[in-house]
This record gives sequence, structure tokens and C-alpha cells, in this order.
Amino acid sequence: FIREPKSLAIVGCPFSGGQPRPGVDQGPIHLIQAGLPSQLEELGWKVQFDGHHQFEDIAKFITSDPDIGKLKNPRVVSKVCEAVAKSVGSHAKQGVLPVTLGGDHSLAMGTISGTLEQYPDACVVWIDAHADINTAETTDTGNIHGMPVSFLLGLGQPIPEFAWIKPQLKPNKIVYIGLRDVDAGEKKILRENGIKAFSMHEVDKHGIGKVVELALDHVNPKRDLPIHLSFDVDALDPTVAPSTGTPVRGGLTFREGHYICEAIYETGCLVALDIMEVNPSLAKEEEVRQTVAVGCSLARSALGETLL
Ligand code: HAR
Ligand code: MN
Ligand code: MN
Ligand code: MN
Repeated sequence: FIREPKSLAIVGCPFSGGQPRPGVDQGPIHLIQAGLPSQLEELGWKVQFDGHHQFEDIAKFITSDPDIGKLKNPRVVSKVCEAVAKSVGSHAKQGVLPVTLGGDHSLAMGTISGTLEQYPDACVVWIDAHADINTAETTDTGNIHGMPVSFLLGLGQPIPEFAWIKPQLKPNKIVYIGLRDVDAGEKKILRENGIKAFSMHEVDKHGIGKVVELALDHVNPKRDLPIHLSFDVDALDPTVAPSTGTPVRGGLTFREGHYICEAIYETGCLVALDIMEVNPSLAKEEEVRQTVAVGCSLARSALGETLL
């Protein structure tokens, strides 16, 4: 799917409007400063990075953004994601692999919309402690980073402000790994839509190797469909990635997280990657450094770094 010579484009998304904690907008800036572009060049990629998105330009035109039902910052989140969809979509169209650095996970409405525009048959592998599948009706918090999957699937009552999102994702084209903090309403949605999810229970039971194989068997049985990997760093155990907005204990080990990335790279089907929810303002300096470094190394593993 990706043209030779292997090219990728880093889409820096300093955005935090999908959740309440300041700082996650600084995630992409730290990932770039840690040297991610040159690390990916060393893996043989041609790396384009023309600076981070300037979402202030969007926010400027939205002078008032009252809640819609429970949804917080709905217009800003929607416009930002629409811009991200265009950017990811245009890179994908040119055979360039978009690597989106978040920023909060509401951005995945944009990244996955952009991917599906170019690759309508793509499947999504969503790595997270959370299912991020609340609808406007089921959300307790109103934080849109807990909802992007429901928008992509077209669940819940349509919201005119989000009408640009084509509900192109089918429930059998997304699979989760790492879940352990799923709301009651989300469990119901997963069940009713037959969405495949491998929680930490399945990781404990089968081991990560088997879980990734089963996950890919579900969304990509012949290993011939494009894959969009959306990796929320809170899928990792907080001892591994402490500096994130909603850490949940009992998560993926360092190796389990990297194994997922390596196994997806090995399919040769990866067409887009998101590294989300790195928040450099939520931990001590050393833990921030560790979390940023892990974000970089997950990206490297997904883009071809091997241990030998
Ligand atoms: N389910 C909760 C909510 O809807 C918590 C959501 C998410 N936090 C994340 N997303 N970091 O992965 O608000
Ligand atoms: Mn670009
Ligand atoms: Mn998430
Ligand atoms: Mn999460």
C-alpha cells in the first residue's frame, strides 16, 4: 500500500479539547523534540514533517462553543478532527504513511476518517485501556476522547456539528486490545454490535502473541487489508507510561505493547499510525521522559525496528 521509497509524514496534533487535562497538547512537541523524525529516518523511511498543526487558527473562528447535550467543546473538536482528516487523507492519497502524534484520542475521528477516505476497506486495531465508544447518550463525562469510535461507526443520534464524519467504519472492521476500564454503556454497545475486544483478561490468558494473531484473524483474516493502528499509550501499564491523562493499573507491559507494533509491521499492511495521549505535564520529569521515550519506541516498532 505504501509506495517505495517508503515515505511517512508526521502529523503533529497539539490538541487537548477532547478531554479536560491541560498538557496533552504538548505531547507531539515532546515526541518531536525527543528525536522521533531522525529515529524513523534511521529505519530507512523518508520522513516529512512540516511543523505541527496550528489549531489556534481554527479555535479563533469558534468564539463560543457551548456544550451540545453533554458533549464538551464539540465544535472545536469537530473542526480540528476535520482538518486532521484532510491532512491524513491527503498524505495517504500520495502513498505516504501518516504518523499522527496526539494530542487526545478524539483526534482519531480525524485520522481514521482520513484513512478510510483513501482505503475504504481498511481495518482498525485500537490499543487502549478504554473503548472510547461512548455515544452522546451514554457518556458520563462528556469528554469526546471517550467517544471517537461511536462517531466513526455512526452510533447514537446524529449531531449536525459532526455531519462531516462519514460513518464508514463497520463494527467487524475494528478490534481492541488492552481494555480494562470500560463503562457499562460501552460494554452494552460492544456486545450489541458484536465488536471484538481483547481485554487484559485475554492477554493474561492467551499471551500477547496469540491475542494479536486472533485480533488480526478477526479484522484481517487473509492479512491483505490495510491496517490503521491507533495506539493510546494508556494501554500500557502506568509503570511503563505514567504520564498520561487517565492511567489505569493492570496494563500492557513494555514488551507486550511493542510486540503488538512489531507484529502489525510484519504484516506489511500498516497504512496509518496514531500515537496518542502522551501528556508531558502529569508526572515527574523522569516519568515524562520515560513516557515520551516509550511513545517514540512504539512508533519505531510499528515502522520496522527489530530487536536483532
Ligand atoms: N470512558 C470514560 C469516558 O467516556 C473514559 C474515557 C477515556 N479516556 C481515555 N481514552 N484516555 O482512551 O470519559
Ligand atoms: Mn504534511
Ligand atoms: Mn483512547
Ligand atoms: Mn485510553
